[in-house]
Amino acid sequence: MTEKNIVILISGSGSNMAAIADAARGGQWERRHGARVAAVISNRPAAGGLSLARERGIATQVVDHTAFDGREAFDAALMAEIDRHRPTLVVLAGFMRILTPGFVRHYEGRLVNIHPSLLPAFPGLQTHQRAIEAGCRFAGCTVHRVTAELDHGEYLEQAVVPVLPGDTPASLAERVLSQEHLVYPRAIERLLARPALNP
Ligand code: NHR
Ligand code: GAR
Repeated sequence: MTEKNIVILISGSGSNMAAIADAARGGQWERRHGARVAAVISNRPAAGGLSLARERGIATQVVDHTAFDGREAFDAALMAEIDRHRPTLVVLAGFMRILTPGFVRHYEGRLVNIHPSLLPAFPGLQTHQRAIEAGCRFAGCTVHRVTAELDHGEYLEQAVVPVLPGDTPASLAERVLSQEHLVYPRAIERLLARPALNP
């Protein structure tokens, strides 16, 4: 079966990356879909997710965005690193840099992200704080294809959680994150199971 390489981009703790890697192993994606997590790449050298990846025997790389002069130069270096793995799928998992249209075009149809809100509500940052301040009764997360327009690609999966009285951004983030760890691996496996990833 052809090898489907997944490259995961992180910036932080990497819990979504770990959930995907664990689902790939536990769900036997290699045997069932010919797919594996080929590499984890972070734009931040201190990202905790790098050690989670190494503990799982996954190749890691850092492409530090602060070492580049502008987004285009960073994205070009990141693309070169990603393409070493000939990816079938590039997965943003807590990746915190907006990507240039050139990058997105290069990976069109094989680039996904998880956003910590029920899109189209609350694109961008500080989503949990904004949901609480808006008085929302529900919050959640969205797995979506990535397009040049921020947080606007086709939605692949969503999960809903209640916003509880007294919730802080941290308590709501924790509740949403537990759902992210379920829906992201499920969304990715559904993509891998399709005959052609880019329908
Ligand atoms: N790039 C494109 N073109 N389209 C999307 O939909 C993207 C993207 C890159 C990242 C994740 C997104 C999220 O789920 C994502 C979606 C970072 C920012 C941001 O403002 C906004 C949205 C997302 C990720 N980043 C700042 C920047 O200047 C830096 C913030 C930081 O470093 O902490 O790039 O939330
Ligand atoms: C997750 O909640 C994810 O939805 C969010 O950051 C967290 C990353 O956690 N992503 C973004 O905000 C992307 N802009 P993780 O590093 O433990 O997966």
